[in-house]
Amino acid sequence: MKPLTRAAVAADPAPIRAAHLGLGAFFRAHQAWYTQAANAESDQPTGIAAFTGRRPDAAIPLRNQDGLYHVLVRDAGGDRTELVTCLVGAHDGADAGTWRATLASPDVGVLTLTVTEAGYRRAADGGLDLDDPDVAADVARLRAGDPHVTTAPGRIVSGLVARRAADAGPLAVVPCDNLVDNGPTVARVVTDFAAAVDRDLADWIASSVSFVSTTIDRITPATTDDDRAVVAELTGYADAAPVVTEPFSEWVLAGDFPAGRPDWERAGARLVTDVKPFEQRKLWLLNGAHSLLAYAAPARGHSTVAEAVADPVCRGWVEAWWDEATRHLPLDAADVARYRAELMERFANPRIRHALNQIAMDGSQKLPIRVVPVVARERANGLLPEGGIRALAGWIRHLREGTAVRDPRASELTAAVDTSLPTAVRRVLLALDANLGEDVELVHAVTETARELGA
Ligand code: CS2
Repeated sequence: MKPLTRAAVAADPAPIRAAHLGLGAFFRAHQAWYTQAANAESDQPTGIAAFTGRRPDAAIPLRNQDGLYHVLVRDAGGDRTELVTCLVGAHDGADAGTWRATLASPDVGVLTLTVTEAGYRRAADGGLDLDDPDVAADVARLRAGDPHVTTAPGRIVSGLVARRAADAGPLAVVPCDNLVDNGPTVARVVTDFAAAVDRDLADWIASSVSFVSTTIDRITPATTDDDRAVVAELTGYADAAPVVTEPFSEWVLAGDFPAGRPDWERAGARLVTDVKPFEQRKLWLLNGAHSLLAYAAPARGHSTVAEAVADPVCRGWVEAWWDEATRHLPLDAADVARYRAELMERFANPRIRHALNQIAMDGSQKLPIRVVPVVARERANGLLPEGGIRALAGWIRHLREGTAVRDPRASELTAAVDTSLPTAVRRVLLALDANLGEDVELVHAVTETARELGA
């Protein structure tokens, strides 16, 4: 087996023109993969310096192979590998010196982000949660000039402090997480943070930093040892950090890039004036169905998405949910029908082992944007939406099981469900949305479905 190095594959590092926070599998299968395609025909290729978010060790195997890795693209018919060479630096996010130097470089014009829904540390009103002790500690550090911050908003602002001090010019920040209005949402969090540190910094951000809205999509399960073995067999290289994904990918962006950007359109990215229709379609149909399956399908013994949709009962649950969500999508019926058919095929891809428990994490951050908006609209029309109700009921079952709850609100939520089922349902719905919790008919319906799922 050959070691994977730049010398072995004759790939010189491209100059660093982009930074990324959240060095995980999704970034490597998506934004880096698009950048790789853009570089293929460019005389100004972009190298990316990427920094870890929650898992500092993710940088180590990549650093050991000069940032190189393979994307293993799996579809029902077979596997193919693609080598990615545009990752030029793989750093621990705690390396404040390198982070600041990267953002202070005038060559760097883009900062992409994948820090998860929970990583932005938002309060219930959507702004930065200044009461979060980690956030408060980071604000105090930056006020004292100490760059060793730990939260994602803290790191972003710390990088911007350095950029402003270096007079390195404008920058585009490109959030690639499944949030509603992710550009303005992240602009608000970052501006709140900056204002807590220094009002002039917040003003500089308003005039120099553009926040781009995006809809991103590519199903990327966690890599297993089997996947590493497949890559070794297909390529002959000992790649310790391949990433597995499906053939499909989507990237829709709206906003300004005042310091330029890679030509991501070469790999199919679309620049539009408004991402909203794409965002709702993706968050409700794809992510909503994912959450429904993650919480309800274990009750039928399933542990992956493909297994679940091979079961006609679970497939029926998904179709019911899609019927409900589709009623509220301002999109052409034929387009939605096509999207649904394609999505069911993607879910059924037997070579993608997408674990339901991977999707189940952070429900308190996901359900309010994936499921609640549709349920609320259906209730306003006097309906009891079966699919949405099942997703909520499944979540309550998951919380009551209590063993694998990974969520920033885990302790509050697992305490809330430690009571009779109807009370648990009411409390959890109240925690999601006051109107839902006060809706007696809905509480009753969710309770019945939760009971049916064995909650
Ligand atoms: C999933 C997403 O884990 C989850 O919550 O729903 O990561 C999903 O696979 C991606 O958004 C697909 O683009």
